[in-house]
Amino acid sequence: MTSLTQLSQAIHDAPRWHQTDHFQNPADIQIIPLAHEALGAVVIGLDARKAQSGETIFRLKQALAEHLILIFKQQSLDDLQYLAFSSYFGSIFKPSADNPVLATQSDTGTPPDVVPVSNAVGQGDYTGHGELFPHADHQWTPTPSFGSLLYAIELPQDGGQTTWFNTIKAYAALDAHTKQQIDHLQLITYNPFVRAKSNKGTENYVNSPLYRFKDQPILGHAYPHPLVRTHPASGRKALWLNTRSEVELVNYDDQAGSELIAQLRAHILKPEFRYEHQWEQGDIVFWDNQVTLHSRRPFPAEQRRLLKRISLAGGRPF
Ligand SMILES: O=C(O)CCC(=O)C(=O)O
Ligand SMILES: [Fe+2]
Repeated sequence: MTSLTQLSQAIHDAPRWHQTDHFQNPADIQIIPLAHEALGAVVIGLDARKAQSGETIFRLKQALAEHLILIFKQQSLDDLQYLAFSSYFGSIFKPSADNPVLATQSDTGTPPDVVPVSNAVGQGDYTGHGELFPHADHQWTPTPSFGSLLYAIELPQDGGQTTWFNTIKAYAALDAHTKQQIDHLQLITYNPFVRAKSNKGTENYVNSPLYRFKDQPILGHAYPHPLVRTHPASGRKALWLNTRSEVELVNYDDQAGSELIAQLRAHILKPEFRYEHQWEQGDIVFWDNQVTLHSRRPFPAEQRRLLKRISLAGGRPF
């Protein structure tokens, strides 16, 4: 028999957590929306090592669809416990090898179930210590992840805050004419990992065009998705557009398309659509990747930062 994957092992081990003293009483748990912020709720009193009731998981799913990010405080988990908790909400995101994403391994062609996001050389230093522009994970794949969890293990003294953007609010704040103009458009987001690979060794390693004009080459595969997507649980509409990588509107004039995208990107960046998270060790932030973007502030290279990410599979955006 082959050995179990980490995820199977986690579920295999789970029944021992169902002893009475490991079962969490739903009455212990409070979900408190962040006052005066554009999105987010804090979950207090939940220990993610414990077996959770159906009632609790259902409440959390509803709260995620409403508040878009859930912040769990004071967690202390090993990778299997983290996987077992996360998989209550969906299966692990596994892109195919021809759509590289953060942490895709050269031997398996996929990322590990638990991705270290760190600046320690050779230990998950996929994003280094620099700034990350507002993006949705895996947007350039056919079926991007519906959500991800980031768990803070080690934090720098300075910087490294992560900001989430509420793209439902960003869409809702557009004027009626712009909504009508964009409601049925399709957008291709080109794969930044294919771009980075093709630029390696050249000066513009980190630079990518913001918009592809039709006379420019296509790098990697192109998967059109709606520019305005509908949340599968709430039906609310959101802008599905990152603020920095190469994109293209399908069947649209180059110049007009690049101007429209630049205008929408400037709009998303308005401060009223965001919440900046100041990490504390033991935090887990679970975000809905379908209707949010996230970015990260830079931090000093010599200060260590380690978070662990689990991404959950999603459907084709509609
Ligand atoms: O390092 C961070 O705060 C965010 C990294 C990120 O974009 C991700 O894990 O998807
Ligand atoms: Fe990300």
